[in-house]
Amino acid sequence: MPFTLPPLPYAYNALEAVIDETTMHLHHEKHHGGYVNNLNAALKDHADLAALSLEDLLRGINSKVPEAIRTAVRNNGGGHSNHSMFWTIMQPGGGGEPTGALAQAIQKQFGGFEPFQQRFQEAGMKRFGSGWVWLVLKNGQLDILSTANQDSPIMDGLYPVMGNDVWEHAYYLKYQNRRAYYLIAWWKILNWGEIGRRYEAGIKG
Ligand code: MN3
Repeated sequence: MPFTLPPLPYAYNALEAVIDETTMHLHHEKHHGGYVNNLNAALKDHADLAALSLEDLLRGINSKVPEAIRTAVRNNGGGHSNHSMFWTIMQPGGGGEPTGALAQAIQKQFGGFEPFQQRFQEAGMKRFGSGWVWLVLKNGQLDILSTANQDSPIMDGLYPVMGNDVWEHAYYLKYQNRRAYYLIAWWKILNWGEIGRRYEAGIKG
């Protein structure tokens, strides 16, 4: 099996103040685990594609992946990539604000951390149904956007610096219909060290 479920980098109850332990178990083991299993199943008879990195597979979603398995790879490959990023950009005792090059880029592009947070929050609220809200690099500049379902910015040639999962499975047990409360609380567990590292890796290309 070419793709595997990465272990959580902290305990299932480590983010309890913002994301409850039951949600973390279901989200990581069942949802993310399901995407990995379904991706491997879709690639079962496609050794050439299974040998690609996940990023190359997503970049080539329209050019390399045959139509018969394109939807399965799009949904499950996107889901695997998005969640693999998601777990690493959170940490217990996180929060605060970015520093260094990322902080400077946010200042330049959005006029400060608070206006950036507001725009990210709005984009997360406006995503109708299931999807993700993203901070991406587009031609070397920061931008905020959202995607439907499990679509990844990588499919459009963009680099995901950070993203939040706005599927109901990410928050419904604790927040029910109140997506805004989840989006606000989420800032308290962000791992700005890792997000800053991703930004610098993305800028280098
Ligand atoms: Mn999810």
